[in-house]
Amino acid sequence: MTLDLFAESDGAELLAPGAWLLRGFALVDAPVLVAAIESITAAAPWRHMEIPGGLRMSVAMSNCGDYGWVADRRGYRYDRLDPHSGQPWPPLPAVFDRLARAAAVAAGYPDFAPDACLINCYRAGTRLSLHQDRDERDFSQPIVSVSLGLPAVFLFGGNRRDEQTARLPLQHGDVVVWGGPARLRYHGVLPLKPGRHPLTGDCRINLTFRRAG
Ligand code: MD3
Ligand code: FE
Repeated sequence: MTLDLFAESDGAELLAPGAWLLRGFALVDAPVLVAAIESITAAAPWRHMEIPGGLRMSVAMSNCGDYGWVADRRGYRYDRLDPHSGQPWPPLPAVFDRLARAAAVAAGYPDFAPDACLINCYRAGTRLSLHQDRDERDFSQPIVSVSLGLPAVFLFGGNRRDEQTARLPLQHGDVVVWGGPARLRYHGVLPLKPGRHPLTGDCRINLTFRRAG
């Protein structure tokens, strides 16, 4: 099943109450975003985090901003320091902050103030299993996600794991804002298909902007 888009305003498509799809919203900024991601990951390299239970995630991750999302055998949390280097995460580039706030405004969340950006890298076969994002303090703040590079199919579920999921294809430059009643919905990403993109090569990069602290 593909998501039925049931409302539209100003180029924003309402996916579900609280969740807005802004097709191509990041297209113009994409080259600058990808260049910034290269310098962030030079300082805070991509890593496959270990999760409780001992498995390693197939998504490679890094972070920028005041807080970064980290996983290890003990659990999941936001931390001001990169556990690899013991140093603070690279700062949120101004272009990231501007884009995230503008997308939140366009989706009706004018007070969004991101302090964390999780950077995910998918290669052929990489997937993200169904989960909720609930390590943040304040669920009244939305999450803004930016898709770059290879396309992916996003899974959008309900407020319980066993509810049916819809499939949403996401392309380079697409931005989705998840807030209000959509904030705690289950979601995931299907295994990435192999391909090449002029800006990102053989990968898909996803930025998720959050208010963590
Ligand atoms: C729906 N990332 O990093 S972004 C994640 O494409 C994550 O890398 C996916 O899920 C990715 O946690 C999906 C879209 C997203 C992010 C947060 C959400 C969808 C969401 C929070 C609530 C509901
Ligand atoms: Fe998530």
